Amino acid sequence: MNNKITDISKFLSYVLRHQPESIGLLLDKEGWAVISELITCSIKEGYKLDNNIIFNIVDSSDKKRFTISEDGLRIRAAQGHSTQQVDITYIEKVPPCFLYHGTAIRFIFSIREQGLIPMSRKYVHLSSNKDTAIQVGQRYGKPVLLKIEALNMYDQGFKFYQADNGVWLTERVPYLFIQE
Ligand code: HQG
Repeated sequence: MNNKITDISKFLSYVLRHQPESIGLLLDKEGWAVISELITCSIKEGYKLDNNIIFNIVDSSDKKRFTISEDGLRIRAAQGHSTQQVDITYIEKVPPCFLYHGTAIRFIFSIREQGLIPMSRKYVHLSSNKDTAIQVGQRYGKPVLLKIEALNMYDQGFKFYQADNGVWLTERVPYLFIQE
């Protein structure tokens, strides 16, 4: 990814996950923005987007952060939302035996007390892949990998969902199900 694409991708993450109102954009409950409206609303932020640029970013996103609707007219962030405008109806799924969460070592004392909580987002984000989880944890400092007893949680009534891009979501993870 070149810098310009990374820059636009970060901008799209910001408006599609966190602050659509900052550019006067409306998302529906499922997180969709009309692409033509996104293009218009982005002009005042100095972004000259078009369909090609947007589709290119969607295709090249390493984590498949964005999804285009089947009719090709709308775009949404697959996961990671904090905006109250959005409450995606994710499909419930049976998780694998273990899932992983990467975090920073400095958060571990609080996690031991509270378990994993969504913080500013709507869900705790989990990965089926250890390397991905470590990379996620590295964003906040020296990382630590946590192994989550996902199937055990599921068997005890906790719900799991999988976003369009494969990221696993759950509302919280009590410390009881976390292996350090
Ligand atoms: C931590 C990225 C203290 C949690 C990634 C994490 C992901 C606690 C941080 C997606 C805690 C929240 C989400 C507790 C949780 N006490 N700290 N009780 N419970 N935490 O960014 O999972 O690149 O909201 O461990 O790939 O790091 O943006 O969540 O360190 O899929 O597309 O609080 O964001 O995607 O941080 O990352 P975040 P996350 P993108």
